[in-house]
Amino acid sequence: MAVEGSRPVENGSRQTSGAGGGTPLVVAAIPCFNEARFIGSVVLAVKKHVDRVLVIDDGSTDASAEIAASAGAVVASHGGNKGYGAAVRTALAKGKELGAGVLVVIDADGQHDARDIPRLVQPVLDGEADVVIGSRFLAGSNGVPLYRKMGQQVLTAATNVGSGHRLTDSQSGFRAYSSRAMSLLNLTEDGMSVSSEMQFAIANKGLKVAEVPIQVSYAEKSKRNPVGHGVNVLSRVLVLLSLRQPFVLFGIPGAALLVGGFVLGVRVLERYSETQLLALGTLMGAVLLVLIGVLGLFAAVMLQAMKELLRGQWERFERSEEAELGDGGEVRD
Ligand SMILES: Nc1nc2c(ncn2[C@@H]2O[C@H](COP(=O)(O)OP(=O)(O)OP(=O)(O)O)[C@@H](O)[C@H]2O)c(=O)[nH]1
Ligand SMILES: [Mg+2]
Repeated sequence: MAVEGSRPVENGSRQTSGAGGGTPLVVAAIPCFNEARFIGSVVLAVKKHVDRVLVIDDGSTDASAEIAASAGAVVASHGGNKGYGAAVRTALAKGKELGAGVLVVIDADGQHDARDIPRLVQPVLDGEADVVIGSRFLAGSNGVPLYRKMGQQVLTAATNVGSGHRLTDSQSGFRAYSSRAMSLLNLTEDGMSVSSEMQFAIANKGLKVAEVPIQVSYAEKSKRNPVGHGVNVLSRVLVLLSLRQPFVLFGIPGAALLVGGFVLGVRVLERYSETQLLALGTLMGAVLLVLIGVLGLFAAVMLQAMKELLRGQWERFERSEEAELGDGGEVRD
């Protein structure tokens, strides 16, 4: 079922003339999975800063959806657990459908401070940014536990290198989007890796990005295993990179190993001609480097060919995903 039209239903306390008026409609979307403890207070806090609050309930088995609705949110239900990335896609599609001028995505577990919303929204309203990222690391340490900070920095470094776009916090779930970003961002990652995928998409689509410092609270114990989460996102970043830039991931290292192998091989031959002794260990190393190098180059060429071949199909898939998301899930007030 679709969200009921784009009439300016206002469940927030921000004063605006709505979608049809001069002031852009500001909509907040909250991806939510089993957050009954926090979702009510998060909706109430967010409501003060936006015109409309959507909660994307992703098959929660607790009372999240009911609490969100009674706190005044419109609840879009996926009807099952499709993942955080799927919820972000729904949020972007619903924001577009509602005619939002700005869409804010904020976590449901109270880790973000709703009072930061106006600072995230402002660069979009000013036309300075299409995507504003609330960064936990822009203004020095702000209470993020060290082990998390280290993990997040690794993911950010990998995403920065992979996407070619530098951010200080690639994994932040607190973001604001312009209507242009809502239209242009076609994402496919279903899990938490969607934040990294977005950085690749931002670079590809030429969207303007701004980062603003945010406060976060880590009073609660982590719900997910940080190592598993990190490995999962990192492996998805590698997959994204291998599909988008096969020559960077496989071609360049492959060529370097091949050259290294040849250099070693030439050394072995030189020594043999001088001493008539075969350096067997070095020779095996050279052969191994050449083999791995050839495999890397082969993988790069194959992936590049696949990329070219699939480009048309990929674009069709993105368009159909967009249409499917436009249908959305069940929605209730
Ligand atoms: N829609 C949807 N939302 C999810 C899913 N998993 C997590 N979320 C929401 O996404 C936000 C971030 O998820 P968290 O599990 O808090 O991730 P995190 O903040 O990196 O990890 P913690 O430090 O453990 O809180 C929260 O609002 C969650 O409710 C999911 O499968 N689907
Ligand atoms: Mg959290």
